[in-house]
Amino acid sequence: MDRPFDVMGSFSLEGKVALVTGAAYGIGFAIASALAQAGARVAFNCRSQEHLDAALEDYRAAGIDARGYIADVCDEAQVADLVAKVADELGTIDILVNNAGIIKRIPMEEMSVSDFRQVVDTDLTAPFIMAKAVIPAMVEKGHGKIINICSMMSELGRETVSAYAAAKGGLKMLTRNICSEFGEANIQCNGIGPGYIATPQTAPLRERQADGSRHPFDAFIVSKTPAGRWGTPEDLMGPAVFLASDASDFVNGHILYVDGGILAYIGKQPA
Ligand code: NAP
Ligand code: GCO
Repeated sequence: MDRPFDVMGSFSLEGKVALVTGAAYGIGFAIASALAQAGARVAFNCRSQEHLDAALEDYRAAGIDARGYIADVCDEAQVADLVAKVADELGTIDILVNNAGIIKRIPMEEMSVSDFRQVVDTDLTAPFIMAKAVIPAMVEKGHGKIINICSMMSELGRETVSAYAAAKGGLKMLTRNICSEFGEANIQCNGIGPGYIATPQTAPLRERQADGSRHPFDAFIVSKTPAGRWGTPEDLMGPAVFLASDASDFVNGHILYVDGGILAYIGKQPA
């Protein structure tokens, strides 16, 4: 009889090198921490030296020996330099998490084309640049994992987020196309679609009103979420380890929504 399949062992990332972009804090920091806990050697990047220095302290405090680099994911030369430095210091990248992202909440009629382009550059073009930079070594090694951080806005629109929704919708299809083009090379490319997560990016949607009441959007999102709460970055840690590990070797082109049920729910009738 063949040796029984080691299910729990298939979640281990021992011996793997992971790069999580934009992982100085927020969702990226949680995902990088999860991959490290699962055994990976982790690297991250951001644009701000201040964010990098603070993040290195935070990783150290969490007992994680993360390597941090200053690199703008929109800049091809900086991305090439980042990937080369990670390869020199930790080894070629086995796991790429395209997490770095921005949002500009501006009504479409008021949004400039340059604002639109900046969001699309960061949230869609940059994951393309990052994937192009890591795929050749993954093909050579015969395996690789790419995880693109998508969004509810990969499926839904709402006022003021036209650029972000367009970019995240495109990122869903870029995920499926990388799956299509590199599945035979044993590269799995999947997405994680977080719901509404309490991070600095969504802080403006949760801040208390002048009279001390909850932000209307805060109450709205909680009413739209069957879980009845905002997500936390920690909610994304297990799903990220799953998609980064051998446990998901036959999962490809899939967007795993970690949204507390938002996409399944029409919403609670207002009281
Ligand atoms: P966040 O708190 O705003 O953090 C964004 C991170 O990306 C920061 O570390 C930032 O650091 C970095 N970054 C931004 N632009 C960059 C660039 N051009 N090059 C390199 N690093 C860059 O965001 P978050 O809430 O953690 O979200 C992380 C990802 O999840 C984003 O893709 C976001 O769209 C997505 N997402 C968030 C939510 C949510 O509810 N929070 C839900 C769904 C999806 P620097 O400024 O120092 O570069
Ligand atoms: C917004 C929020 C969302 C979240 C996330 C939801 O303004 O609607 O920022 O876009 O960031 O993408 O999945």
